Amino acid sequence: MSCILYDDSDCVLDHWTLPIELRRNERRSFTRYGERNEVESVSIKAGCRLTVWTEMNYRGSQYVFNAPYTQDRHETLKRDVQLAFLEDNIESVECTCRP
Ligand SMILES: [Ca+2]
Ligand SMILES: [Ca+2]
Repeated sequence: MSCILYDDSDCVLDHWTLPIELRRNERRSFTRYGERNEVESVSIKAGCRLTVWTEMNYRGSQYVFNAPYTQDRHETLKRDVQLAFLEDNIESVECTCRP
């Protein structure tokens, strides 16, 4: 999988039984109550980009995570002052990767 979302810090799960996994060029707007506003950490494969929105249907505030070419990127949202507004606030996501 190219982008993986977790409902707790440090890329582990809290209530979810599985992380939300996106293939390259896959986008998803969360419709289920238990998916919306629950993401707390993310993993992005090397060379991929994860775009997140704070509202369903790719609306609201947007943030773009770029992983470098050479290594995967892991982020816990609350640990970065610039990302903290995203914690338990993401409702739609898109994963793209360089060819
Ligand atoms: Ca959560
Ligand atoms: Ca939200």
